[in-house]
Amino acid sequence: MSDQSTLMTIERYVRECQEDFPDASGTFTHMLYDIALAAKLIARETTRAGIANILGEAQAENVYGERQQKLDLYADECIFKMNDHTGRLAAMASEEHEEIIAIPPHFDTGKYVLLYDPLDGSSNIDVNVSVGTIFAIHRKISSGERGTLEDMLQPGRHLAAAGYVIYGSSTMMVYSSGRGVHGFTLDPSVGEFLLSHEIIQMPRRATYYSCNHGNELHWMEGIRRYVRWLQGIDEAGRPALSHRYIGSLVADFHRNLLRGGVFLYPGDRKTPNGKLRLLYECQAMAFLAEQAGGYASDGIGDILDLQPHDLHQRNPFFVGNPELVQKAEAMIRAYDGEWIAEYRNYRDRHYRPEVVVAS
Ligand code: AHM
Ligand code: MG
Repeated sequence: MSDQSTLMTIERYVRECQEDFPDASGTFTHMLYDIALAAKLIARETTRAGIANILGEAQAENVYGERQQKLDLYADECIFKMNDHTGRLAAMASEEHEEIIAIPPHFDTGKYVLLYDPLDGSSNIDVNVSVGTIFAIHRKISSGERGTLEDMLQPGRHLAAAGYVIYGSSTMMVYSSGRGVHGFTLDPSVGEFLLSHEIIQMPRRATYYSCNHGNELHWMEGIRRYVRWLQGIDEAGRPALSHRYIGSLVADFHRNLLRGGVFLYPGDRKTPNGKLRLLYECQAMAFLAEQAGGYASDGIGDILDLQPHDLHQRNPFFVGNPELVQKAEAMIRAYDGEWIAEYRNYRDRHYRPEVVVAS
């Protein structure tokens, strides 16, 4: 039987960590608790989706398709509603919305902005594969009372906190506020996230590499060579890594965080800027990776140093053990000069607030 006195809820953990900071207002504890509460509701719905599917088939065609779409929207709404009235946020931005989402005018605003991908990898729900929620919290930097695009388009280096929730064989919330990465597992019997992984560090020895090999046709030379290197083909004596790919970023990242390895979704001939989104997916993961002793790059440099220029900006993504990610950068530098020039045009676009706000 577990010792009840050592049960550490997410709320208690964040509060106790905050006590080290005399100026801490408790806002953080509450924000993470609000996100955790939304995560519990989303977990309940995603695990019910399978049952809804079986029941739904008997009733109408394509019910599950609709259900799945609804789950995306449900998760989006859930996170928004859990955070819109607290007075802690000045605005929000979600992968599901084109523009930033304002806090309703009748509610107070606060010192932070929240960016989130409510249900990442949602196409995996209908095959009972893990999905996740990704979140990132920035301090508000604009001068008005309400948050603006300027608050959202900050480099990952400035993040106040970030994390994800994985809805898998169990539901886990993993977060960092810049003092290590901590994981909490939902105990459904008591409805609480309990500390299960304190100070997660990526193992120094990598086990896995993760990528969509179905895109190999479109890969540049540097990426092809890099993956052969990961497989131990192009360097005699180098141990081969095993390949694992789920197609849900949160699940792929989570596994590699705990087992060591590298995840890559590169830019290629078909999609030079890659698929994943800087603000809703990559910044948070890069922040967590760094806190856990890893590194994330867009193939040219550190994701955390990228100055975003667009809410839905995409970027190639390499994340994992530093030496593996740096090897990708080296291969790209050596072989993919043309791609670098093309991608740089997009990557280094300037963010001009007056133009973006007016559009
Ligand atoms: P989504 O935001 O539309 O769910 O797409 C993001 C997902 C990631 O979770 C995952 O890493 C990637 O897309 C998988 O893409 P692919 O199916 O092309 O391998
Ligand atoms: Mg996504």
